[in-house]
Amino acid sequence: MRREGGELADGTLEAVHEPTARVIQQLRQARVRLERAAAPELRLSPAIRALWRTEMRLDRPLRVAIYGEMNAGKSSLANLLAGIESLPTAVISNTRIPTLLYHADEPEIWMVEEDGSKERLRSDNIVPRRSIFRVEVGLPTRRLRAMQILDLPGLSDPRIGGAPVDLTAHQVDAAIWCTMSTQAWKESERTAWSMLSPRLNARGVLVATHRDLLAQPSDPRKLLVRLRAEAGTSFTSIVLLSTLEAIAVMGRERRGLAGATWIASGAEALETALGSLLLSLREQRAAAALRMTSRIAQRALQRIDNNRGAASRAAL
Ligand SMILES: Nc1nc2c(ncn2[C@@H]2O[C@H](COP(=O)(O)OP(=O)(O)OP(=O)(O)O)[C@@H](O)[C@H]2O)c(=O)[nH]1
Ligand SMILES: [Mg+2]
Repeated sequence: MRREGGELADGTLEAVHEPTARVIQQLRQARVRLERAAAPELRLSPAIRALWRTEMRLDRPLRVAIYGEMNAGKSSLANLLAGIESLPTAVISNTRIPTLLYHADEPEIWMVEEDGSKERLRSDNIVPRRSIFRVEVGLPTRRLRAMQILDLPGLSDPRIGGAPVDLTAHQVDAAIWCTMSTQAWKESERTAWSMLSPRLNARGVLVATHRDLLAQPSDPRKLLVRLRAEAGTSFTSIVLLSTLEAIAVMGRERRGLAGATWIASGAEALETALGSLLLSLREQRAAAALRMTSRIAQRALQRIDNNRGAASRAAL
């Protein structure tokens, strides 16, 4: 079945996470009740704001960064995950600026500067020459509602001086490291991955792209065995992928030849691996929101109790 934006409908990547939706609903109800009930003397607005912030954090799509060395196939993978054949902008070929793909009702492009200011880019605009922190591309693609994709410049790209991008500044929840199947998981990549934040090290998928360029039929298996031995403990999953083969059948029904190509390309395995990582992140996030909510509620109740105590002392 073809859906909006051309991507296929099933799969956990775009499914609504019901427990998260329930927690958001409960938070919203609690916040609205507090807002209605809060007399100014109770000074509950910090609790209301904290509930609202927790709600917002929970409602935000997860953000997956795609990282790796130059030409490893990062932008092609970003397109595959977003369910688009190619981006409506040339900014993307030879990525020089981190590019965030997110959901928008109409296609739009924004330039975000280092100071956080944003400027909408229209077809008659010239790309500004100031230092740009990020390009943000909004697309009406259903899948991007649940997952945003950050396509990064290639590491050790001489044009950016090889300086690694600060992923913390981009508020990334998970990362995919792209490595070329034909020369996979080099020493330089091991070093770069180990230097990422420890938090992301436990939230990463290793994707060996260009799988179709492996010469012998036995090569994919051998590569997978080697990668599991060398990188198995650094990633939650390892997948071999031919991105171009997957993109070629991306919008088609997963039956017959197209279905077989989808599976053989490694795209199905990638979606399963990424889907289960994102699911566990959503569960962690919902559990953290509940813990936070109970702390907020305790503080608010304490405040109400203190206020009652003060009021009854004043009445004596
Ligand atoms: N055969 C084959 N070619 C691929 C695959 N993935 C990407 N390519 C090609 O490899 C080249 C580089 O792909 P990109 O997706 O632009 O790579 P990138 O990592 O974003 O490159 P930079 O942004 O310059 O670092 C392009 O010509 C792609 O068409 C793949 O799985 N198989
Ligand atoms: Mg690129």
